[in-house]
Amino acid sequence: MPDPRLDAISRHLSYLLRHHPEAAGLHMDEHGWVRVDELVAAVAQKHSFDQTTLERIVATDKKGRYSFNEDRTLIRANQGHSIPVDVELACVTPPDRLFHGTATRFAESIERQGLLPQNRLYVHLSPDPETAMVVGARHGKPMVYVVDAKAMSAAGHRFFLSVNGVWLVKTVPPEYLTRM
Ligand code: HQG
Repeated sequence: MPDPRLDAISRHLSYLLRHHPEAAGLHMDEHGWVRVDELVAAVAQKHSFDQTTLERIVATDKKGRYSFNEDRTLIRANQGHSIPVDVELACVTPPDRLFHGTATRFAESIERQGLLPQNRLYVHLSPDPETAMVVGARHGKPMVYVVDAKAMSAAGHRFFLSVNGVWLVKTVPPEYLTRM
């Protein structure tokens, strides 16, 4: 059962761990890790929050957005950053086809320029069209592009797979995109 209170906290965690750690005075290392005790103290200033709640969010997050290190003293977002951190992504040969969900109003620009990472470090691709549709609907009337990942990979583009199953690539030139 989704818990709206935990969703609101999770959004705040994403903001801090992907985009603006400095907004809460957090120190983030080059691999995106933040100290759990510092994060808990920072978030507890805004929400009723403790380490048990944090562990529940990490364990139940539908998209697996966060990971702890082995001894659970550090936490990071698995992907989605706008700040330049190296979350040690695995470079993996992609499946033949991947999918990108977007809003119809971006189509003209995407078909001219290709997919660009915009505010994030990477373009995010989904393993199936259903997931891509949900991603696209966040921006408006959704549409899905098929990405010819096989041809891109053969041409030397590097694909990364985050630990929570999101495919990441620096750009997708327009010639590899087809509307579904
Ligand atoms: C679009 C969510 C015009 C792109 C999701 C997208 C995902 C262009 C938007 C993750 C363009 C950027 C990322 C171009 C790309 N011209 N528009 N040339 N190139 N765009 O939110 O992929 O819930 O940064 O199509 O599930 O929507 O946050 O990227 O519509 O995995 O964990 O520019 O965020 O996960 O939007 O979503 P975003 P996204 P979380």
